Amino acid sequence: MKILKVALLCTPFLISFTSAEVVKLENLKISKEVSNENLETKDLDEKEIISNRNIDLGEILSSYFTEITKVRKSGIANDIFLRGFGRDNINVLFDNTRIYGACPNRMDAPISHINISQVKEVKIVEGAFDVENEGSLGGVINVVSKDPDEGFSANLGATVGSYSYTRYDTGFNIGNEFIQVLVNASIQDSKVFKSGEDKYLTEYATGKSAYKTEKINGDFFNLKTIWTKLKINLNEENLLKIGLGYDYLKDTLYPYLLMDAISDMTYKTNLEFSNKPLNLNFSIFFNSVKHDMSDTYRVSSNNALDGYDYGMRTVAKSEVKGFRLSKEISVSDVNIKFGIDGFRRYWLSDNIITMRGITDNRGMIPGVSIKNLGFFVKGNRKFGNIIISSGLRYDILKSEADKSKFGVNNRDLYSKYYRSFSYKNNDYYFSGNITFKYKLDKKSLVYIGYGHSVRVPDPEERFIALDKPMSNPDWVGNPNLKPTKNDEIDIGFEYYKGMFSVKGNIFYSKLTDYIYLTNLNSLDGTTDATSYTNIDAHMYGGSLTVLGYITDSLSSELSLAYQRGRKDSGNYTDKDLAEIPPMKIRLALKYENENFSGEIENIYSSSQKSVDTDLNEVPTSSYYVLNLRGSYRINNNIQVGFGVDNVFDKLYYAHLSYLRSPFSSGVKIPEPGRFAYLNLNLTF
Ligand SMILES: [Cu+2]
Repeated sequence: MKILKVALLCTPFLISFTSAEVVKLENLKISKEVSNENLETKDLDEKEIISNRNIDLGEILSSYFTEITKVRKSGIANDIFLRGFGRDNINVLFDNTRIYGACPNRMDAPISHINISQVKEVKIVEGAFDVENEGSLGGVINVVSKDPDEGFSANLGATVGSYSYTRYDTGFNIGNEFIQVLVNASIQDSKVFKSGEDKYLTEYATGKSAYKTEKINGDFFNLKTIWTKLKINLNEENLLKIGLGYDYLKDTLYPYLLMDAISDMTYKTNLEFSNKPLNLNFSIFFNSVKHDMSDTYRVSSNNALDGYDYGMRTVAKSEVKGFRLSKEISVSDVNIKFGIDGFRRYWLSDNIITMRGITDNRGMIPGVSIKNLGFFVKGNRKFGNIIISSGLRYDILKSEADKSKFGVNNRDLYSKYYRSFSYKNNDYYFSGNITFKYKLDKKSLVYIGYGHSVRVPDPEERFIALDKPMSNPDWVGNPNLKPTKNDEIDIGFEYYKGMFSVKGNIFYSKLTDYIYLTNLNSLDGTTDATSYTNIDAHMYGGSLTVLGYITDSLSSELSLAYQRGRKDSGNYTDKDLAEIPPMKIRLALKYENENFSGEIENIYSSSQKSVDTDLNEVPTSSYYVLNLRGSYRINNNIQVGFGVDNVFDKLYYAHLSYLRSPFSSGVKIPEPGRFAYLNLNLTF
């Protein structure tokens, strides 16, 4: 509450316009004219990324945007939720291509496969307003990568921080007017972080999943990345871009789970072709991940059979390839974009348990493929001060599990729990939206939008099959799941006056066939399982952002987001939906002149008492943390930066810091304690 008062004191300072100030406002991205495009687009650019401790993109996004909440599992690779929507309920895209993690426990969420040195900007569209991609149920986060330029330059970056955290990043750019290439490599590693109570994050895992003594304060994570992008101006009309990337994450500890990642390899390939006169774009992509995890660093592996260094292990791979063809046309006041796109997602995961004999759980995710073909059209038109925009999409999907991939142990698991089912599902659906914007002046507006979005059940939700003979319950997919539908209304405004802006938004989502965890008894009544079911639910919430300049170089930004989720059907005693982040408030004071910039960031999260006791969710306390960061440009070639996160070394937990089900280790992982860092960036 203290924070709000400070903000109210800061914001009424309005300063008149000069042209220099307009430029500065543009840096803060509050001076954009009303666009005909999507609702509520938020973005983050490169500048904000290099002045951070630079661990991973999920963490950076959750610190800048109150609508985004991270899922703390480890020191790196944080997963994210947007306005209470997580997992496949949001689309996370890389240069408009899909990328999926391979780990059945989401150690490697999609966002973790996008390395921060590649990022030029992040575009976020909240809500059911994207028709260009299948499955943007609660929003889409598209990470746009850097392009090469003409000329030659090279860069070297280093960040060192608490807990022996280091990150080195180097690359070069070379190009003439016809061909340009950018190459970059980075190495990142750390010892295990400590929490605000001076305990290693690994010490929170106890019992059978406790870490072996030598791992408690050992290496936490190790990531190496390399990527390149090539741009070829075939002629004045045609442009070709080719992007390639490889990431290797090794020996990364996940105290949140019962296993750790031994290795995780990501391969990214993207080819984009565009023809300017025809406004035509064509792209193809192939992204894949190989993931290997086991409990070899945990006490539980001591019970392994002779000859095995693990008690349980999962080896998994995920692949997605696809294409997109789109064209834009403008006829007088009407802009139209239409296209066709498709993808094939494939996911295979093999599990083996070597305690008290071998349990063959190959095909835990049984080589599931999802094929999609979609058609979309969207357009907008101005009528005086009113802009109407609308979009429509049709999707055809085929999901199929490969029966031949099952091990002996999990082969008959669906029939143990479901009377009728099929290894194949076909889904067909429309989605679309319509938005009305009313311009109050050049930049200010009010809007209302309605969107209908749909997403297909993911391979895990429909087809996972993990028989756990020693430790009930089993984990089994529900092949009969229906796609989830979201009918959403968003109302909002953006208001600009002088050096001041305020934006607000509220949303209400009616969710039909929302996919939710459930407990099942086997048909013969002998065992039970964690599975999935369709329920009806609703979510609502809102956000507010106030930006203002106090003086020429001093600005303040206050943002706030709140969301709530409730069940409307299903066999449950508690109406609260699980994993809904509590209210978060961010207040940043920023000082910026030609060479120096500094920021004081206050983050407050309220407690979360609206928890789902059906899933054994427990309340999370409120917290307040203070972060400081600054950077100084010594000359055109050298920039130094510093920061301290969690200045007061608080012990606190993010609400999404533990797994609800079904592999629950029951461990709540605190956020890191005080974390100081220095960075140095050299450019030639
Ligand atoms: Cu994993």
